[in-house]
Amino acid sequence: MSWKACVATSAGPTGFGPMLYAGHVRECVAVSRELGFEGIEISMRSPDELDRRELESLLRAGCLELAALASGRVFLEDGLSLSDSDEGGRARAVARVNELIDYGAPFGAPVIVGLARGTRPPDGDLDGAVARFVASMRECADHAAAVGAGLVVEAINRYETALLNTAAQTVAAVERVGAANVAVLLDVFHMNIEEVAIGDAIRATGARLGHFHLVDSNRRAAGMGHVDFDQVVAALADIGYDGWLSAEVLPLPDDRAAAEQARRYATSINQSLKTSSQSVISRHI
Ligand code: LER
Ligand code: MN
Repeated sequence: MSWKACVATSAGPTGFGPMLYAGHVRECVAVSRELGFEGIEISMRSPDELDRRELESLLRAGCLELAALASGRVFLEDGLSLSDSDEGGRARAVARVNELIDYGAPFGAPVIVGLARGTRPPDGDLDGAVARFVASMRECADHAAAVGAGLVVEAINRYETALLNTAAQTVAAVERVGAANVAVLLDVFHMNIEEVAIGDAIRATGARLGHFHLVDSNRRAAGMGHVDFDQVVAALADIGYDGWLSAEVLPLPDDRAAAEQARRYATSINQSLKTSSQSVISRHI
């Protein structure tokens, strides 16, 4: 078994920090190829940001896949929320996410739903907000199914949103959506804040896990913080995870060094998986 690794970037410049080569997809593709990544993940506000055919030829030339398309900037930069209590606003958010689904579908890339679910309902009614989010996700899941695509819902820590902070809450919401093409995304940075035990949360998510953000406690590349990745890797192996390890990391000390560190760590994880059923990751990378 081995996991494919990718770098998370952004189609345009963004205030959202943990992106490498944000606004410079061409450069991200070149570096990803040089370092041996298998793909890239792109954060996209709107399909207008990057011509699909241009991306197709960039990826083909770089022998890379589009691992996923992230939608958080739809909320962060355009204020569109899938849990909006205003029906018009909610419909606009669904429509925009559907545009991203259409963009990603020919690449086989799922759309990540993180902050596109919104942050805090102004009326404080969290249950109502989650119900509206679930309804929106059903609409997006239907749209995605029609084009052979899928979505992943990310558990995000409490300081960024009041909705779906833990893996268990996210699994419950995805089960309420009840669509075969909607899975869960776990991000180690958020799990380090929210979960009692990261490995247990991964195991409890099990087959629902569809995408994974491999990042450390300080949002730097894995190995640069204090997360015990042995338990993360052992849990991913236990559940038979076969998705991406995506480096959604801060460009620290700079884009290139962060990408190199992410690559080294992903390689080390895969080597330890090959040589041992019990994951032992070198601490010296
Ligand atoms: C996105 O993947 C993420 O991790 C969040 O912090 C913001 O959307
Ligand atoms: Mn993330």
